[in-house]
Order: sequence, then C-alpha cells, then structure tokens
Amino acid sequence: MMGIALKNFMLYWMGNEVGSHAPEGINIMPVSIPVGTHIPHAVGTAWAAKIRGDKVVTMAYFGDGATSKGDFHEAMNFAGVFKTPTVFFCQNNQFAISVPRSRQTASATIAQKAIAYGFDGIQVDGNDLFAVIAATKQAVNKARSGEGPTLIEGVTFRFGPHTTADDPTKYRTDKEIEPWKPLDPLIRMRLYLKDKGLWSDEVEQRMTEEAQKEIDQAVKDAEAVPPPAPDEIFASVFAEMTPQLKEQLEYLKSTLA
Ligand SMILES: Cc1ncc(C[n+]2csc(CCOP(=O)(O)OP(=O)(O)O)c2C)c(N)n1
Repeated sequence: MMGIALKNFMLYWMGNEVGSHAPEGINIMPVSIPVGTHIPHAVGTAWAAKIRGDKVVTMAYFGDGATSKGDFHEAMNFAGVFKTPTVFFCQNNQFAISVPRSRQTASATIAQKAIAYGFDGIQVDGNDLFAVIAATKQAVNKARSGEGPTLIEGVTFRFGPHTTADDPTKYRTDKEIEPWKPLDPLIRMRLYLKDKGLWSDEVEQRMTEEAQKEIDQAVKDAEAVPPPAPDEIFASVFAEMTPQLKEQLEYLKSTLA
C-alpha cells in the first residue's frame, strides 16, 4: 500500500537489513520487533516535522499489550503537550500472546487513556473496514490542520495463535472465540461486496491465484539475493557500534571461522 516491494518484506524476515530500507520518498520506518518502542519515534518525527513546518502526519500502529509499556505513555504525554500531528492506532485484538485484555489494564477502554493526556480517544469497530477508514481519515485531517493527536482503539479479536510458537488452547476456550466468528471482517466485507454485485466466487478465485503468484515471485526474488555479511547484523543497531556489539561481532566471526 505504501509502495514497499513485497520482496523487501521477505528480505527483512530473512534477516537481511536491505529489507528495512524504504525507497527514497516513502516515509515508512523499518519493522520494530521490541513492543512499543516505535511509538515515541512517531511522536518525535511528528514534532520535528511540526518545528520544520512540514505538513506531515505520523501514524503509529501497535497492540493492546503495547499500551502497558512506558514508551506508549511517554509518547502519548509529549504528543499531548506539544500537540504533535500523530495518530495512535491501537489494534485491540484482546490478547498480548497469552495475556488477556483484562490483565493488561484496569481502564474500561483503551481509547479513554487519551483523555488523561489531553486529547481525543475514539473507539471504533476494528472489524468494520469502513469505520476504521472513516475514523483514521478524521484523525489524520485533524492532525494535518494543527489540532493535535488522536488515539484510535480498533476493537477486534485474534482468531489464530500469536505466532507459530504459541498455543492458544492453553489460555482460552472455544466459547470465547464463538461470538467473534460472524464478525470476521473478511466475511462481512465479502457479503457487502457480493450484495453490491462487486464480488463473486470467480473473482475471489482469480484474485487469490494472482496474489499467490505475486507472493511466489517475491519469495523467489528475495531468495536470489545473497545473504548478508555477518557485520551487517550489528551495523544498523546504533549510529556507532557499542563496545558490546563489537565484542559480539568478533565472537560471531571467530565462531563462523
Ligand atoms: C519489549 C518486548 N517485550 C516482549 C516482547 C515479546 N513479545 C512479542 S509480541 C508480544 C505481545 C504483543 O502484544 P500486543 O501489543 O497486544 O500486540 P499483538 O501482537 O497482540 O497485536 C510480546 C510480549 C517483545 N517483542 N518486546
């Protein structure tokens, strides 16, 4: 959607730093694995843009679990104080791996946390594509016109495991999942489009095949790129390598030798 090649995402997951570099003119940060650390970055870049007079709005996406991190609260605080053009989007899928939303916060909603920081928080049906687009557009327009940040809470549910290393049967029952099933956004969107005469089984099959081809090609292209040199694993962590990283690099090199 933002113009990053699928191949780059594959490269990133293969551990190749090349995959993290956004092409010139595309304002997107690399994927952040530590939960929540990208939220202050979104506020910092928005604040810098505001000082420079750039008409930029920054968007930060994170989960319900990330709202327990200090990073989230520090970012929200300064976004409110400096009225930065930032949209915080919390995808509340009810779980941070095995930790349920009820063990994450005592607040009735995640959206209401914005009130304490002095700006708007809105809760939206995260399984309603049009509602999410409308809420996001409204928040972006508000930020762009200098009226400051917004926190959006998209309420949804994670059907599958967190990762392939996770087993949800250990911490939740099928009974919990059942009420969410008819609310699946894919089902709702398919029904909507079918009703408008814009979708059919043939369209779905053709698009699925096209997407599969595109993905297969991206995997092939990414696999054709030579693997990164060991130095590159350490090179982009900080502007300058710390003594610890230098030591680790030497250790890795000696192990490989
Ligand atoms: C700082 C930090 N601590 C722990 C982890 C391990 N971890 C990976 S994902 C995750 C849960 C994230 O939950 P949430 O923010 O709700 O996002 P979700 O993946 O559910 O969308 C944790 C604890 C991590 N990546 N970073």
